[in-house]
Amino acid sequence: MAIEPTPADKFSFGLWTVGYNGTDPFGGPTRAPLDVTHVVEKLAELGAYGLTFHDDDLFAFGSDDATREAQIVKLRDALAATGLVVPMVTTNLFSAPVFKDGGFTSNDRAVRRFALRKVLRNIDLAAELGATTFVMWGGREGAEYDSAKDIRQALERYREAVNLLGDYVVDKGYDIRFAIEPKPNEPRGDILLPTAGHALAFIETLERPELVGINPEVGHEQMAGLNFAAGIAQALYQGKLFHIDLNGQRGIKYDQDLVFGHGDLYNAFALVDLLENGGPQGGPTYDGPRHFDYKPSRTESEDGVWASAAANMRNYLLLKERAAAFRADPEVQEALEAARVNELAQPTLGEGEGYEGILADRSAFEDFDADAYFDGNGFGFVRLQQLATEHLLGAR
Ligand code: GLT
Ligand code: MN
Ligand code: MN
Repeated sequence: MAIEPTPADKFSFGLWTVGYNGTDPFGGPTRAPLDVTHVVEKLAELGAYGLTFHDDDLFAFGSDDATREAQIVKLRDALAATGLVVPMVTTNLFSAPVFKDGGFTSNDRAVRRFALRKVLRNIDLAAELGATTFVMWGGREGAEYDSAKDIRQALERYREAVNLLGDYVVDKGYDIRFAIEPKPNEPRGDILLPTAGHALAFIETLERPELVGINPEVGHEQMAGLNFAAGIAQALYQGKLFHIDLNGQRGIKYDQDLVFGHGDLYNAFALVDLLENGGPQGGPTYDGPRHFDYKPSRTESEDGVWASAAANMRNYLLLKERAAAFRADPEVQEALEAARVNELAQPTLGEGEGYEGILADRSAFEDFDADAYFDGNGFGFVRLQQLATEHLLGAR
């Protein structure tokens, strides 16, 4: 099928994704490092629109100012030459040994202060490059042992950090919002703010909740056994989907970071349908970057890296096409109607009705025969799911 990604699709990739050299806990690299200019050129050629990065992806941890500047200039030149943009920047608070007990929430106060300075410096760079989202993935913010971490104090330190970063962007006049990325575990035994729900609740405790949203990752929620598309629907409902990490995961196991669509394909279909069509009854859709946070498998050559990058975008576009066909199918519309999916949009109470009104309504209770009402009366959800399956499999 002639499906070609273009910058209008807003596909973006982390420099650490295509740049992953194949290292895992059991073996060293299987691919050579990639130069940032080459990465930008290849992504532009494939039809992507954006590149994202951690400070340490672009210039190694501890680089002197000249090295750091030279890498930034290289990136700027490549962006100017290709038209690629940097919509999001993030800070690495997990690779350097100093962060072994976390950054914002390390038990060691000197490490926490160092982490804050590293992030503040990187926010300046994000603003310089025009990024409007700053992601915070706290992979090392957690513990292996319950007695080793006072979770309430750790949350307090996390709050202190995010409040400070909010003060900073507001005072500097930066057009930047923050997106917290949840993950249940790995590399820590248990990570703070393990799911989208935990993060959403935490955000409400902040001084500037409006500046902070979430960056959920497909695989991370699925590692916790959760329905990713359903979590995204809640994030949209609460106006908190500031960014998204698309990839694939097969069940509750280590973080696989597979190509988008190479994991739970049903949920990927539901997700694209939600992002593109706003779900069954419209509602807010997402217009930010479709950001891929995947790892090309360590079995692949560099050609395999670019083939897998292209596969992410192609799978998204194929699912978008499938979701549109599903929505346009008159039989699907009829099945949705029969399943009363749209009836859920109707308020349970009448206009201006309160508890007095519903208490006075005998048809709601006294005269409501619950047994007779549901006698043999099915919703037909399975028929709807079968229609989705047939569209997904290209049978309709
Ligand atoms: C790391 C992690 C990802 C995060 C990145 C942002 S880094 O690779 O596994 O899920 O999105 O810090
Ligand atoms: Mn991941
Ligand atoms: Mn991620």
